Amino acid sequence: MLNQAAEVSLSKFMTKLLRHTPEAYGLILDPEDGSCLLEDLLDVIRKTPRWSGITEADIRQVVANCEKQRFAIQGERIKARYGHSHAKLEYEPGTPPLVLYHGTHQNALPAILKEGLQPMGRQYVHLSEGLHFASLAGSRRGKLVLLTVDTVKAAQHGVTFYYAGNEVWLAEPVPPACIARREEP
Ligand code: HQG
Repeated sequence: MLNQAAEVSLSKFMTKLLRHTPEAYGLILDPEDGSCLLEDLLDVIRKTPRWSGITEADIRQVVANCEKQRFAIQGERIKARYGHSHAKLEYEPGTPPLVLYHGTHQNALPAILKEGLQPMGRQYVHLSEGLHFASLAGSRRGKLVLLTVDTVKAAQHGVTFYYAGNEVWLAEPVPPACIARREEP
């Protein structure tokens, strides 16, 4: 059983492998859903001295304990559900709730209101049905600002939305006309 610090550290390594630079570690992900065999991930992780003693149970612990449900295990395969930078995965387009949230920080606000939400270093803009996920995302870089996205208006502007599960929606760039600062209740 991993302690909490080791769990966080392994989770970061897993996100690197499953979202960002799999090829740097010789890991090949399915081009459609970004998944790989749990066994292959384990082999790659075990090649690093720090994690040579890692077990499948440790990986399952990281997956199960992640508040944001970053990873999904389906049968023998594992994938990161969202957050990819390395390849544009195919998600099923869907119709989201009328309003979705995006958490950002004060410094990014002027640019977002001017040019809209951009995926920046990732393949998609990340939005959520609830405020919790958006708050966690936005508070990583400074003073939290919560934005609302009018998804009907966005669809009219040609934005496609994709459901990544667990309240997370991915989108193509969202124009400023569909974005508002969330008024405090
Ligand atoms: C901002 C993490 C300037 C955007 C998080 C964000 C999330 C702009 C930053 C998930 C902009 C990109 C995704 C524009 C957007 N000008 N800044 N036009 N458009 N931005 O990390 O959405 O812990 O790539 O607001 O918690 O913050 O890794 O995206 O501040 O759930 O599982 O540019 O990743 O989850 O930052 O985060 P990111 P994000 P994990």
